[in-house]
Amino acid sequence: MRVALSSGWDFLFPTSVEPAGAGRASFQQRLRPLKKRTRGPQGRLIVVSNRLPFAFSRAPGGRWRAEPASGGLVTALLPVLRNRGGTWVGWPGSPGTAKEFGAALGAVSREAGYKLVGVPLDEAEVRDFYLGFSNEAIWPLFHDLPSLCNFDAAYWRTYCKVNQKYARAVHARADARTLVWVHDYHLMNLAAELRAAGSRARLGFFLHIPFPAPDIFLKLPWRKPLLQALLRFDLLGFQTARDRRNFAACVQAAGLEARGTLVGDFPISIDFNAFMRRAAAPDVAAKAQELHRLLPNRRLILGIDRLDYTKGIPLRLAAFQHLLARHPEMRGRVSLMQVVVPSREDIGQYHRLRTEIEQLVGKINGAYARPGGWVPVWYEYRNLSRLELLAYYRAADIALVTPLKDGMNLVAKEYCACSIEEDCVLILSEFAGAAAQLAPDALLVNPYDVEGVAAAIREAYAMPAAERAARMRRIRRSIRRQDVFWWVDSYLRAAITKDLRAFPRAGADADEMPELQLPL
Ligand code: GDG
Repeated sequence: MRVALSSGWDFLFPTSVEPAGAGRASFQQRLRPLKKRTRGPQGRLIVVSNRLPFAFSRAPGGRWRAEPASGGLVTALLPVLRNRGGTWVGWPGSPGTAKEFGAALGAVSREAGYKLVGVPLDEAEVRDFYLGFSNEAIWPLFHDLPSLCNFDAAYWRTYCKVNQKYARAVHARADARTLVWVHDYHLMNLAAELRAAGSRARLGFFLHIPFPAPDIFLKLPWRKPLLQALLRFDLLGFQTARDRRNFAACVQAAGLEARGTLVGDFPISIDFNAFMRRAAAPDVAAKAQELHRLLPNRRLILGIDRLDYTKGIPLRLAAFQHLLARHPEMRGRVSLMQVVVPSREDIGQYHRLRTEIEQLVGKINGAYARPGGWVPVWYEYRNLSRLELLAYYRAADIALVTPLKDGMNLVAKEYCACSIEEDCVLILSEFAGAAAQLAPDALLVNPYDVEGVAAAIREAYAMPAAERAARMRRIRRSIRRQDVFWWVDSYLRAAITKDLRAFPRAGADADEMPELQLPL
């Protein structure tokens, strides 16, 4: 177990942390490995997210069924939650009352080794808070797509009300020694609500999606109360330095003062070793070989995305079409395996996007497929099982990860972790958070540049084996070093430490006190 909150900290701490609203040059601090172990308070940890890490639904006969969420975040937080007698607060995933969920939550908590607390939401709240404000206003705005935003005032009112509801559930369980770690854009008002209720807990927030530049953010009708609410957290974590700087610029542009809030960038990652191990298993290898048998004598290019307009799927298809049209010699030599995972189907834009994607796939296949022969796009609209997902990663010679904007993009990291032969190429959008880390060795593209993406596919196709191996080896080393356990360690250390020596200046000795007094 790599997370040892109760015994102090001795892991790398390489993010940068600075007071919110600070000028970049004056406050930027690269954090170095700690030489001394610093002791954190022995308080409890409460994790809060929109959903609990189990989805509850009614089984036939009326009993509750709980599906555990898989994923690196849950895996990495588990040891910490179990060590600390921790609690996870969130929506159980189905409409229902607290009383209805009570027994099911208790049973799952005993099994999980930490406490699950449900925040029940009724159908109108799910509609206006989750589908409405979170996913029709904040999601497009924060991904630089303001024209897709629906700034309905009723949505905002419900967002405030529901954040208050989460705050009540947290406040009842948090004392001054508790660290409350809030996740994502659904709960940006939580610290303000907790402080209004008199909470003295330590409050941290991590934003999984990008934070936009002022030109975009200031379009939000509720920009000021939202920033003010964010500034009530003790620590604000972003995926990249760009997001952190955008936030600081918005605070300044809104004429607000940031007192007492630290901001830092903490690039999220994956459980690298688990992916690598699992990808090497015989059942995954067999499934990957089966894909090559079904699509023989060609290089496989993979796109896997949730159905979302931020993922850039239509432009990716346009780039593939351009490649086939302009470079006839590529026909028959490559196939694009495009998997689209169903998501947010209740929102009209997502519905229309699916139709657009399927029309484009039909157009490309209609133009180039031949009976009994090569099909350019192998398209699937479904959820892959874990085994299938790993097999697709392993089978693909090239990954095409081209979001228009993405907080991080874990698919890119998972693909590289599964490339155990180290002979694959990652083509990555420069607008994915992952680009900041993987830039030198992934082929970076502008997803709006259709010809540029087509050229990158040709470059990946023609790349000599030695270069492919050297690039992939470096990418994998970097992801292995900064995995999801490193991410949890980094964030929690920043949230907990009271010791200014934990924040040395760039180039300074780790024991030296920094020049600036951070408002801890
Ligand atoms: C948000 C931010 C940020 C995908 N298809 C299947 C499947 N997946 C899993 C992948 C991966 C996850 O879903 C997708 O993660 P991403 O990071 O790519 O994207 P978002 O869901 O948009 O996540 C993002 C992330 O939060 C973390 O901070 O990186 O920027 O938008 O783990 O493996 N899993 C299975 N079947 C599939 O078909 N089982």
